[in-house]
Amino acid sequence: MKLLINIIRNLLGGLIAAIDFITRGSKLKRTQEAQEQVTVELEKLSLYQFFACPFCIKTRRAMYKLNLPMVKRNASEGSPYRDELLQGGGKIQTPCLRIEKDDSVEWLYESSAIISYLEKRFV
Ligand SMILES: N[C@@H](CCC(=O)N[C@@H](CS)C(=O)NCC(=O)O)C(=O)O
Repeated sequence: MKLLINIIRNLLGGLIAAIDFITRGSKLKRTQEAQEQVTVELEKLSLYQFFACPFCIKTRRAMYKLNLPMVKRNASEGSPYRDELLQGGGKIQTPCLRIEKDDSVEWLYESSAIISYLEKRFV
């Protein structure tokens, strides 16, 4: 039963990901200098996610539109990043944005909160 639910979830997620890919449109354009600055800032950010999770797709779509080519970590079962997420953030829930600060690390859960954070910081 669990296997069947997983198959349906992955099929639906794959379908949503494909529709997202086809319909996501254009990304934010910055000057080369501004985009290089963004690239430097992105070295401190990473997104823990599942490929077929609708909340992750929504977050990746916002990241694409904001032109934020950030590192993505697959937190599926069997991946070492799953354990990192659990140890660092405290729970297995995706998406989760890992934000490296000067002397600490913040783990930001909730797709809407992640998107608001990225929009405030990068628009
Ligand atoms: N309200 C959350 C919902 C996130 C959520 O439910 N994520 C699911 C995947 S789609 C999850 O992490 N479930 C835990 C698990 O699969 O172990 C958001 O908007 O980010």
